Amino acid sequence: MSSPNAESTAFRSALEVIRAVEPRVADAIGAELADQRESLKLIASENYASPATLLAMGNWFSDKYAEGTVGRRFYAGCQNVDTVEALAAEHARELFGASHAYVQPHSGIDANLVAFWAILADRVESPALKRAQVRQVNDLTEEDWFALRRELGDQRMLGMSLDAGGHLTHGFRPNISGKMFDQRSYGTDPATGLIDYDRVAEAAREFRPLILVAGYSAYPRKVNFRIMREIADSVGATFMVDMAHFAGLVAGKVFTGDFDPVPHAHIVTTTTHKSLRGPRGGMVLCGPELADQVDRGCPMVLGGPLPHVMAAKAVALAEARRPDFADYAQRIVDNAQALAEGLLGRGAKLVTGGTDNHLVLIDVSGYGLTGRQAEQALLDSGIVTNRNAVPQDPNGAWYTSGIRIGTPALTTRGLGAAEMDATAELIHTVLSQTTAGSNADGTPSKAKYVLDPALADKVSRQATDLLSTHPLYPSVTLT
Ligand code: DSN
Repeated sequence: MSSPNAESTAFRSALEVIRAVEPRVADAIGAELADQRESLKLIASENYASPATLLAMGNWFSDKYAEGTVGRRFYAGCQNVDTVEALAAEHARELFGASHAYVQPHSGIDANLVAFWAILADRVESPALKRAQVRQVNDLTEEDWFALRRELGDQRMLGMSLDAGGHLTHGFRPNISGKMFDQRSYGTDPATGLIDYDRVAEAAREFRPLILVAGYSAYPRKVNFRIMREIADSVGATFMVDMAHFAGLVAGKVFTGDFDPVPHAHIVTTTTHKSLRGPRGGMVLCGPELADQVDRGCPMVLGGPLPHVMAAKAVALAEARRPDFADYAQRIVDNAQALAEGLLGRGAKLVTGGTDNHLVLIDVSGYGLTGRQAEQALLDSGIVTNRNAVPQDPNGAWYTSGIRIGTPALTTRGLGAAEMDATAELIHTVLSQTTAGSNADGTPSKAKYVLDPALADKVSRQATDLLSTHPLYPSVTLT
């Protein structure tokens, strides 16, 4: 462990150097820390990276191009980048028990794109794809693209529907995956909100997908990856798991056996900054069969790797291999369950009636609100969440009927079950005291809401009090 004094000095010095060039940037960085310290961060996909992880990103690696892979670069002078990329990959392999790890993706979307192209290259005979793999995407001519499209055809992907908690990159139209693949979705049982594996098997038999995708960004339950793999095998599909949200729970061995995707999937993608608590970025894990294709991610679909972020990935993955990370991962789930119980006990309606992972999805129609109204009212009260569709959402993906909350960040701060109950009380107070507003012509609005500003202020102060016993980055003082 570094000394608290070293951490404070490092960040203070960094800000002093930045301030000398553009003080407004230094001010914004300081203000961001202050805001994060004061707000109850319940965004399920966010966390607080360690000082070591943050500091590993601000250095000379940022200046280096390193296209290619370890020991096989398109640029000279990559020996130090090789060191950190190899270290990050080694930590990832050991942590997750995977035979291959590719740590270059810049985000979860990028990691999924790398995986999709690797699967296509492995499964579909396409000379145009082979040509594309050795060239930059920007260098492809229109003819190349037509050939690619013709040769790849409308390959099929079966993934979880968006309103059931699936992710945009699993074949939905606003994302390139929706243009690459002919997509069909599996949803959840309307009565229980849970994945119905028999229905998934039925959809797979009818649709015969090339890729079966599991993984979610708003499903509050575990997924049985053994069953999903059996379904994929029964129709000859490649089984891909996007574990971006719950990678920390896999790393911390909270999800084991049938619930650990790594032994069951052909390929696993993740981000590194959510429950895994690393820097913003992505990663792909796979077996030897797909390793060569995965390693072609750059330049196939990725720009040059970000060596400073790979250095930070190596630091964060080393942290996740320590015994205390398992304790952290278990506390994330314990806290989510305490939060769910606190909300249920106060009358909130939760999708699936609870949680067994890091997130809780409140159906705010129970409070007579849309997700958008609820999100803003909570924000006014110092509680940062995000709106999210619920299954079969009548308000669609923009206004929504849900609020997604997650515990990875507050657990990093050290909050526990008692504070989760207090948090549930604050959320319930705001939502039960907010009413839907109307448009100027008197029609009901899905965005406007009415909340007494005095109540919002009071809750905001209570949220700050709650957090004051668990300061964020206690070792860091900027003044
Ligand atoms: N934006 C992430 C989330 O909030 O779940 C997923 O991409």
